[in-house]
Amino acid sequence: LLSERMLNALNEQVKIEAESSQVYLAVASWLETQPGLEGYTEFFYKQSDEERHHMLKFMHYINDRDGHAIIPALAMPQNNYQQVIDVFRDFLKNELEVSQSINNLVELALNEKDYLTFKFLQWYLDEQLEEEKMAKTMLEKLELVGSDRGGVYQLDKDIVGLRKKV
Ligand code: OFO
Repeated sequence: LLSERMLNALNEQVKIEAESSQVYLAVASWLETQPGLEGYTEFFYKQSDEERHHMLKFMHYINDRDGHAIIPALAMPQNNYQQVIDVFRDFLKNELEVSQSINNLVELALNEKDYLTFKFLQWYLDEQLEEEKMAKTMLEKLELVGSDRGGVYQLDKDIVGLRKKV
């Protein structure tokens, strides 16, 4: 059985993953309205799906451990951006925060001697490493091209292959 503290912390993470999914969905929708940014658009629709998958994985785990996964209310995400690089700054910032919350869960699981949850969380540690790497790589590339629109469009093509590489 999950302890009360562990259950609440895991349910808090359900909300964090749901919020990430929602935020990336809003990003994808904004990108889709901008001309010529199909690659970035596809990347964020996919990212939103992945976050929903992360959320579902937490929910099934909670329910399998005789807890009850609670579906939270979500705040309206940011729906407009000035430029593509701002999206990636927020993407990296959000993923770093998610990594911190996963780290906190790992710490709690160890403190509670809940080794099943500790084991379950290992998958998320690997996933966060990969997502932070993708976000950093794209941000660095966008910083290199700066305000050169040709560079931004070139990277739009590169981003589709990035998910497989990192
Ligand atoms: Fe990228 O956040 Fe989920 O785990």
